[in-house]
Amino acid sequence: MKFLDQAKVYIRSGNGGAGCVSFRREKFIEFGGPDGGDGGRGGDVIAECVEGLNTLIDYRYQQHFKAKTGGHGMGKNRSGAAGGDVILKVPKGTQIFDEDNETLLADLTEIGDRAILAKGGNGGFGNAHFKSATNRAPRRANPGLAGEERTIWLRLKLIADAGLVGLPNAGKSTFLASVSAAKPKIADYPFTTLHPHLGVVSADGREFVLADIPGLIEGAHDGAGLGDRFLGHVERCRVLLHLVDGTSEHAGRAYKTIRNELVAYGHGLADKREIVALSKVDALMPEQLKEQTARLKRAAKAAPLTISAVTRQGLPQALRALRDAIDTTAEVEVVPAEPEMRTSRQLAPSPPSPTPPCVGESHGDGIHGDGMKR
Ligand SMILES: Nc1nc2c(ncn2[C@@H]2O[C@H](COP(=O)(O)OP(=O)(O)OP(=O)(O)O)[C@@H](O)[C@H]2O)c(=O)[nH]1
Ligand SMILES: [Mg+2]
Repeated sequence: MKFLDQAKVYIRSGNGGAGCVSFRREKFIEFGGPDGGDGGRGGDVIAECVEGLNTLIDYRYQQHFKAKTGGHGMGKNRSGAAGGDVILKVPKGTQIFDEDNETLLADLTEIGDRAILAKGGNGGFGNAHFKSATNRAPRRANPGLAGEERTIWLRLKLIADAGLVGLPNAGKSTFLASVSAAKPKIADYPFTTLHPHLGVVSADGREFVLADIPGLIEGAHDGAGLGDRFLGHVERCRVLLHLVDGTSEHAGRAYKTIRNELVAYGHGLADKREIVALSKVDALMPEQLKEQTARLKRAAKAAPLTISAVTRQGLPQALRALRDAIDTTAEVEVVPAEPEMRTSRQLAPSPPSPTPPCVGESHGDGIHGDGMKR
C-alpha cells in the first residue's frame, strides 16, 4: 500500500430539503386545510477514525465529498427524508486542519473517534407549520438551509511511543529491523527510507511502538533533502532515540545538525525526552570509538549509549532506556480541537439523522375507511 500522509479535500454538506405548500383536497371534505410537510435535513460530512488504515492514499484519488440534500416535503404531511451523511474514513492519528493548514479542527487518535466537519442544512417548514387561528390557509413554506462547504487538510501523524531520528545512513532502519519484526529497506546510501515505518518492540515483557522516519539533513527545515515534514510522525512520541553514526566524520557535529533541525521544526520536538546513541560501533577502532564518544558526550552534554545493530551490542540497554523513558513520561498532550467542532467521543456512533417533526393536523392520507376522519 502506498503511503500518503497529507491530503487536501473539498467537502460540502447537504442542503436542507424545501418545505411544501399543499392543501388537503378530497371529495366530500371541505376546508381540508394545509398539509405541506417539512423538508428533510441535509447530510453531514463526518470524519471517522477506523481500524485497518495506515495511510491517506485513498484521498489522492478522490478529493471531493458531497453529502446528500435532504428530501423535499410533500403533500399529505409527508416530511422529506434526511440526506445521507458522507463519512471520511481516516487512519488513527489523523489531524484535520482548516484551509490555512494551521487551525486544528479535529484530532482523531482513537478508533471510533468522529468529528463533524460540515453540518447539513436544516429542512424548511412546510405550510402546515404556519397555520394558525388567523391564517388557516398559509401559502408559504420555507426553503431548506444551505449546507456548508470548506476545504480541509488531512494530516496523518502516526502514533508511536518512541521515534528514531538522525542523519541519513545513521542506521535507524537497521535498528528498527533488529529490534522488531518490521522490514524497512536498508541500504548503504542516504534517503533509503522514504516514508515512516512502525515496528512493535518487546522489551522485558513490555511492548511499545517505535517509528523510523527518513533521515534529516542540514537545512531540512528549508526543504533540503526530504524536508522535515516527516518529523510530524514523531511529534506524538514520548521519547526520541537519536542515532549518531559512529563512522561519521565528527559525531558531535552530526548530533548538533539534527538538534538544530529539531529546534527549527518546533512543535515541542526539541524539548522532548531524548536518548542519544552512537551507532555502528562494531566498525570503529577502539581509539576512534573513544574519540567519537567523547565528541558526542561534549555535544549532547550526556554520556551516549554505544550500539551496534550487527553485533547487537548495546541493543538491550537502548531498549530498556526507551521503555523507562516511555513509562516515566506523561502522554503527549494533544492540542484540543476548536470549540465549535464537536470531536470524537462526545458523539454517539452514527446517530440516525432526525427528521424535523411533522407539524400540522394528522388526518392520515385520506384512505381511512370512513373517509371523514380528521
Ligand atoms: N557496521 C555496521 N553497519 C551498519 C550498522 N547499522 C547500519 N549499518 C549500515 O549502514 C547503512 C545505512 O543503514 P540504514 O539503516 O539504511 O540507515 P538509515 O539511518 O535508515 O538511513 P536513511 O533511511 O537513508 O535515513 C546500511 O548499509 C547498513 O548496513 C551497524 O550497527 N554496524
Ligand atoms: Mg532508513
